[in-house]
Amino acid sequence: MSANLHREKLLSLFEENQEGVIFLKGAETMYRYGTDYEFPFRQESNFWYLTGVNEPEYHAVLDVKSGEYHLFSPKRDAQFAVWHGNVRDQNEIKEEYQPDRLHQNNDLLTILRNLKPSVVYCLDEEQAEFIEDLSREFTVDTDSLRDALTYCRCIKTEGELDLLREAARINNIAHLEVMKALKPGMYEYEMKALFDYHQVKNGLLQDAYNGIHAGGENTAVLHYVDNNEKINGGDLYLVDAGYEKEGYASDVTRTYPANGRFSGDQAAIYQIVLNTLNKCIELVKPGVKMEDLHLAACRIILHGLKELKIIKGDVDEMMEQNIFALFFPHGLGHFLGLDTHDVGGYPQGVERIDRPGVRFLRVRRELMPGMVITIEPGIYFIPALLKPAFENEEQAKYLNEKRIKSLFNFGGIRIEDNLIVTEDGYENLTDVPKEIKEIENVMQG
Ligand SMILES: [Mn+2]
Repeated sequence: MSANLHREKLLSLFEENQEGVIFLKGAETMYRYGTDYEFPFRQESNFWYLTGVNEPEYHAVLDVKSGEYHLFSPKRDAQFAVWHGNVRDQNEIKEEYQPDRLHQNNDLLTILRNLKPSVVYCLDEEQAEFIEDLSREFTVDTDSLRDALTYCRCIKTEGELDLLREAARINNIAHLEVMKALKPGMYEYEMKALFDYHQVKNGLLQDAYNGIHAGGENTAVLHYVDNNEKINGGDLYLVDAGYEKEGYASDVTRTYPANGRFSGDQAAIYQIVLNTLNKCIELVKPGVKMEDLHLAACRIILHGLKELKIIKGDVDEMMEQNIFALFFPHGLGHFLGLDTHDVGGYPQGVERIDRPGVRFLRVRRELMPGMVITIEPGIYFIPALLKPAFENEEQAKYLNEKRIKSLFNFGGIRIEDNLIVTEDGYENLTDVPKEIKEIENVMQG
């Protein structure tokens, strides 16, 4: 990771206040409630971004005036080595992380006193309290640092893009392997096991989020993570899962039939989602607004559902009545980076649009080169959403109730690719079969 470039980028935003320092507290080991069960360590994303350090109990200070980078490492004793292995000396740590100055954690107060900052920029109240607990002599500011970091993290450096490409490469393999392996009668957790196996086998050890491995009606549960039911012949299977490479996430979704051949309804509805995905991807370029892409997707979905006689009426009217949100109730996509739902979707002052479906959109801003986004349209038959609509006069007149009720056990279809926004369009990082013919060929060997 190019942490030195990230620090430079951040410092350039603080030139106005030459007397301040930026403080970041790294993450600590987390335990399961009151036990000694350790959760797998995963560095806090902002700290990782600025330091490249993915181990617990480090701190960092950036001196705005000199640009000097101070890293503080935890003091480890022989007992630590007994349980956790070799304790590196300060020279080894310095060699690895390349700070301008390396100290131990208990030197933090002394170093801050030497720097005499007019203000200490902190990420949040919790970190500000940590500084105030050290000493009340420092003035803390929690207004600027998070926004500045968010601004930096939105536009990826070449080094970050390479990590995202490498994450995508391995995730493409894992998605292809589960597609090849699925047979009716397998359990969702068997698919999860296979997916995880191919990630870990290829060196990715950390999932980027809780993977969704859903069969049948579970495919219509947006954040289904039980992953414990049987996938039957005739069912759809939906996998939305990804692992991270040095913190950088992949987030890919594919949906396909358990028995390797799409039924008539499955193929027809799948093709609408695929057309929506492909058309939205073609629209991706600098200057395009994510909310406009989302509304374009809604329109394509309405046209498709109308053609299948699932809904009826004028598409413009249905757009006004938000009929799309009954079938596509989530956002079209989000930023991707050190977090799966990466930062920066709503710059300061930009509010969510209070409209069904659209309000869950995680990004509302113009795309710029170097941003990384997901595009993930879907169509679902969710009785909890559709039943009340039958009772709603404004909505019911557009719905073919009989046809929709016959699809109550259909589940849902979502297809998701990851894209880098480039100067003249996009680079699609996801290369997992998505055309109906391609999928059927893969699944039938
Ligand atoms: Mn996603």
